[in-house]
Amino acid sequence: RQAAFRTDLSVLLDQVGTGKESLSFMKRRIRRLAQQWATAANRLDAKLEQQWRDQKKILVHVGFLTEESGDVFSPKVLKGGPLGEMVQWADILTALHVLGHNLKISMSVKELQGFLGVPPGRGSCPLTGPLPFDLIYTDYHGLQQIKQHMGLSLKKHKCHIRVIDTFGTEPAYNHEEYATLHGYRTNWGYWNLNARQYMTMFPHTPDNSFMGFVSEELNETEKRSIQQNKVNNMAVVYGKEASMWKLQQGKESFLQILHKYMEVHGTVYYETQRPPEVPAFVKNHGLLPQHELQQLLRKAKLFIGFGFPYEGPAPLEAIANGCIFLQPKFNPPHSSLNHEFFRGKPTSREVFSQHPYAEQYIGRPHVMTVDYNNSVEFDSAIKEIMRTKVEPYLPYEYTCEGMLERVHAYIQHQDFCAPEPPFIPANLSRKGSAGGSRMMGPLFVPLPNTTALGWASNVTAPSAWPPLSSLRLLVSQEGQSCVDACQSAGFICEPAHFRFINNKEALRRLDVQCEVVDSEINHILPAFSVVRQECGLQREPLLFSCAGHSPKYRRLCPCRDFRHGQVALCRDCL
Ligand code: U2F
Repeated sequence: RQAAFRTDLSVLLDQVGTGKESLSFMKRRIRRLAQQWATAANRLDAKLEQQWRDQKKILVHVGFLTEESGDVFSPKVLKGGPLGEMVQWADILTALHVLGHNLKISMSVKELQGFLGVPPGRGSCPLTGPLPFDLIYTDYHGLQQIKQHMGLSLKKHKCHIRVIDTFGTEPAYNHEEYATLHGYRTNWGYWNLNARQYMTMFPHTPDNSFMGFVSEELNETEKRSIQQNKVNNMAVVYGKEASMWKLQQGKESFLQILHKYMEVHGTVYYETQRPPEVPAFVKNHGLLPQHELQQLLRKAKLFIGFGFPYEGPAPLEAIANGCIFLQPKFNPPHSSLNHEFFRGKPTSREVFSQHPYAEQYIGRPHVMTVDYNNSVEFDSAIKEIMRTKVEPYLPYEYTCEGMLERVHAYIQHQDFCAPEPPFIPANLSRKGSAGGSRMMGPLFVPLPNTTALGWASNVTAPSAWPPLSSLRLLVSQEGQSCVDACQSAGFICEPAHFRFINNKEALRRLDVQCEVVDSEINHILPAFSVVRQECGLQREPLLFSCAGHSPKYRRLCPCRDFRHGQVALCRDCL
């Protein structure tokens, strides 16, 4: 069946259910953004020009909100606890509903069993018939529950699963045997999914798919009125929980410096008294409902982060409401190797500031990233902010239309169930040169069209998505990941393209000198060592990794182009 866009959200609101603060929060959000979603649906409908869209049967099982997983988030909704995840789930549900799919929502193990057709009281019972859904969106908690209730049949059906995973899972942590053997141990990884089945809150590593969420969009009149009513010396602090304010207590507190120039506001949750972490000069409004926070941000000139929470939605909302976001640089960067918060998360991504997306994808004048230990630098940043005029800004990928477009493309094109066109095992050769006479050929080989890919001709590519036309082959520096290598050339790493460049032809194309071409299981491959003239191809497709890097190796990187404001999609991806 063809899916038809929906602009009425009442059925969805009924499906979400009642009885918990988290559900009320999500429903308030869905209602508040209903008009924006409707407008976006109409725009995307027109843009897609009658393109056929399959209506899918979709189950959404929100594991972290189930009682069985302990549901630690719901009781904190009104107390300053994490809301980012709830924001995202509300938006995912809305996007799937608006796109016109056939949606079932489960927030308990009982509902999950009902939807999967597991007879009551049967506990773990392999699903015998076909899976009654085309797609299942869940999270790591939910995945565990699905495993418990599907038993062995999970293996057969797991290609239908998508895991909403805020900070992302890198391939090395996802591959059970490899992670165990090579020390990529975590509480979460080991599921042997295709890494693109993990869907993140921000486009962290392109190894995963970027799901995202939305932020409020302003029309021209609203933008003008915001700019007229900005209070130049008004700052709002990012941090709704008192503990987040501890980070500002230091030698010469940067909050004191800020206070020299600006009136400082906060939205910190409290019960009866001002939390001791929040200085007396701060005007604390207490935790605000989302729409009231938006109003506050509309007046404020500056939204300032203290270093935690990492990578949340609030900075995007602030920038969308015309604030400048000031945040600390992290030197050394924070990661699962050196910071408690990231410890045990299945990624070794290094986080160079509180909100790397804001820094890299938005940047000045909307975002300023400075060293908070340097009071001179901090002081001059505040002065610059007070002088600078900015317009409200929201990247397209965080608008309702952008999210609908992206989710639409994933649903119609990402297929992890279809048998991969035969994975080309490397043409192994020992003691032979892969070609070329120079030590290192051009760093960057543009591949204008598929016919030019003679070296990939034994791959069936017409159905490839992203299409092969988007591929650009590139070689990284020693120690550099493909994430960084592609980015520095103005592209993005595309893990789906690894299978086209994991061969001797690609090495030959790049004039790489290989004494040995080996095929191994290692997440930095395909790659080569210049000194040792050793080349390595990848033997395990699950380990194709944009994130991997190693000091002595230069990597072969499959980069692709991307749409302005929609990094998840290549130019010809729609
Ligand atoms: C992130 O979670 P947080 O919930 O801490 O992220 P924030 O950026 O603080 O904000 C989430 C929402 O809270 C709302 C605001 C945002 O949409 O509009 N809010 C509000 O309603 N009232 C207020 O007074 C202040 C904010 C991240 F999203 C999670 O994935 C991480 O687990 C967490 C820790 O890094 O950070």
